[in-house]
Amino acid sequence: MNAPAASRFSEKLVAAGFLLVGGFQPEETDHVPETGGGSAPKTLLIVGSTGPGLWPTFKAAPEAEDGKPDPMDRYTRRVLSELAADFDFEPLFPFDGPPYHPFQKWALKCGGFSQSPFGLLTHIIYGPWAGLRAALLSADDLDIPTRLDTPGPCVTCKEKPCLTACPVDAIQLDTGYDIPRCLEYLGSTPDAGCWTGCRARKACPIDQSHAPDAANGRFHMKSFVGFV
Ligand code: B12
Ligand code: SF4
Ligand code: SF4
Repeated sequence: MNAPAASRFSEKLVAAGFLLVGGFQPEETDHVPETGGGSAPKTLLIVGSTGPGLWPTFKAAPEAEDGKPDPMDRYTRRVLSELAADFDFEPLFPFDGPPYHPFQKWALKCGGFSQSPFGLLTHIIYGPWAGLRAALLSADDLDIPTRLDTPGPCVTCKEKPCLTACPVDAIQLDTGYDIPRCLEYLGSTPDAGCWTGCRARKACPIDQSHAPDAANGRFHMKSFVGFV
């Protein structure tokens, strides 16, 4: 992709509510599938989103109101598949599975992220609010965004307020995230603050300006509970 094409690609991505998280040149150990043409991809770009970035464009899309399941995944697939085709990429999606593609491993390779004590990746800029929406594969050796040179925020976070924010202690440093305990609390507490977003995520001191608003947070928590 030449510079003008890269800039058009970026503009279209942002206009649709997404952002370019980063990329890398895949190696065999990354378990990136071959492209449809049967060759090993030379570039993988990760497309992500934040709460305030994606919500308005998604809400204006037909999928948001059509009453069918998984509206945000369907919006993502439609828009990013079209964009990928226009720019000669092949898209992979995090919700296609099981088996699922190892999106978090791929995102870690892009830099800027660390694994939080509760499983999510927390980003040095987007905090714990970056969603991973697609991987775009190219058979060409493309320029990739400069890798953020940081071990990620959780490595240097001394206080770790995410560990003490859960009202039912469903998050522990040694045992990680206790999903059944979390679900039991959510199911029995319809007015819990968690219904607008996990309190561990809300407690993170890294930039909270990327957090979803209440309606957006509720949408994601309902899809999480419905998924399990
Ligand atoms: C299955 C799944 C779940 C399951 C089980 C998670 C688990 N224990 O593995 C359930 C339904 C519980 C779940 C919950 C959530 N999930 Co989830 N989940 C997935 C999914 C679709 C597949 C995970 C997988 O098996 N990958 C395959 C393995 C091979 O991939 P991997 O990268 O090598 O594996 C990593 C993960 O397993 C991770 N991990 C280990 N333990 C846990 C625990 C949790 C909670 C998570 C999120 C990850 C995680 O560690 C591995 C190494 O990095 C991914 C998408 C994807 N394709 O990865 C989203 C994904 C991991 N989930 C995500 C999110 C945001 C959530 C929720 C916060 C949803 C929400 N409300 O918004 C919740 C957490 C609940 C809360 N308290 O808020 C995001 C994470 C983004 C990020 N910044 O890291 C992903 C990437 C989806 C996305 N489109 O962005 N999830
Ligand atoms: S509070 Fe600290 S350890 Fe927890 S997710 Fe945020 S940066 Fe990571
Ligand atoms: S959603 Fe609430 S109950 Fe579940 S882990 Fe987060 S803070 Fe705990």
